[in-house]
Amino acid sequence: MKKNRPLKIGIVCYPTYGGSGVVAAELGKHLIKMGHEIHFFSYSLPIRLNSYENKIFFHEVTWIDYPLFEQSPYSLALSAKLVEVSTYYKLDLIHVHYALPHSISAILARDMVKKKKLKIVTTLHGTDVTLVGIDESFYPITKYGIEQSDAVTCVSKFLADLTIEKFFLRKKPHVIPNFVDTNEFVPGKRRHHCPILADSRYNIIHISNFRPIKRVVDVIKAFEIIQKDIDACLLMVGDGSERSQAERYALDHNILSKVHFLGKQINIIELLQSSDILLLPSELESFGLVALEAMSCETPVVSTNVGGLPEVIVHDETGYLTKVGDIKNMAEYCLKILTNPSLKTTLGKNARLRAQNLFDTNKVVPLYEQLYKQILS
Ligand code: GMT
Repeated sequence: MKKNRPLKIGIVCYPTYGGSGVVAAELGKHLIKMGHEIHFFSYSLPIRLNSYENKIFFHEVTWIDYPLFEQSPYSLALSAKLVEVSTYYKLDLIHVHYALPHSISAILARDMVKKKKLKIVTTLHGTDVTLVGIDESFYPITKYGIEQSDAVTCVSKFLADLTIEKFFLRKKPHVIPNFVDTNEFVPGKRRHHCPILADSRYNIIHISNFRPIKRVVDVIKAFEIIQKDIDACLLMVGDGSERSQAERYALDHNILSKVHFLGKQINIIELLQSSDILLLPSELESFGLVALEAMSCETPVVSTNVGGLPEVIVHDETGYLTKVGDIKNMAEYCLKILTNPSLKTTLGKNARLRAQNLFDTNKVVPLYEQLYKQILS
């Protein structure tokens, strides 16, 4: 392979509101700036792939609707689409985000094109190992997907270590952390999106997909304590199964007027810039991409001391980490930040510096490029 020839890369991801889809889209957008050609595959347009860019192609995975297919044959349709596109466009490699079912579909496609040259990179993001992948129903197929990929990457050291342990791997996955465009996620002026922001002195924000693992009710409970001491409002950004329960809690505890459920939002930069703290009380995060995005905007993060979060947030330097479920401690740290402007500034500046030094797009994406070249050579 010529050393610096542009590569034709297929990227498979979930298009929905979630970190792995964001990482995949941002990766593709940056790789075209580096001269490569990118083909995205999913069942709908991935989040953050919201404008036309030269050399980015999107291939929607669809399949014939047939009464026998009571369960979606998405994995097979994806394989078929990968075969078709990799043949027509002569793809060099397929980079799948989230093992299930993507790596299996890609392996099947590689076998079908009978071109061992088509390489597969699998990036493990989190629950594809910690929850879904280790469940008996998916364990063998996840292990197979990991072992048969030409390269496997994990978004944190925590996830890499856990993957080795759970799947008894002989080959160590590469650790390539998530990244943020620190020229895009910048500190900015507070903007008043909703009327309450104009009135309240401080804003706390939570952004997630509101799944049980995010512990969204903990956010409301911590806020309940905070707002007793200071004039603050809470922005709840995202949607998911736990939203109703969180709204119910806020209603029952007479704080719903100060808690704003904004639903899913595409542009979170202004919201982060308008917030004093990001509160992320997750049960587990393999990385916590939104924490990094907040840090890049100089917004300190109060989160939990689990999974890959301590690799992103440094306790007492860029934010604070508490035990899972320790609502009182979370509220105390938030109050400590909000009542001490110079502390808030220091944490915010440290946070941005950490994002710039370790997790900037320009530093991390070349690591993927290097890996692609390594497996293709
Ligand atoms: O694993 C998931 O729950 C899905 C995934 C996603 O698509 O949002 O989230 C994971 O990947 C993100 C991007 O790498 C990480 O920032 C999240 O921490 C991780 N979620 C969990 O580990 C729960």
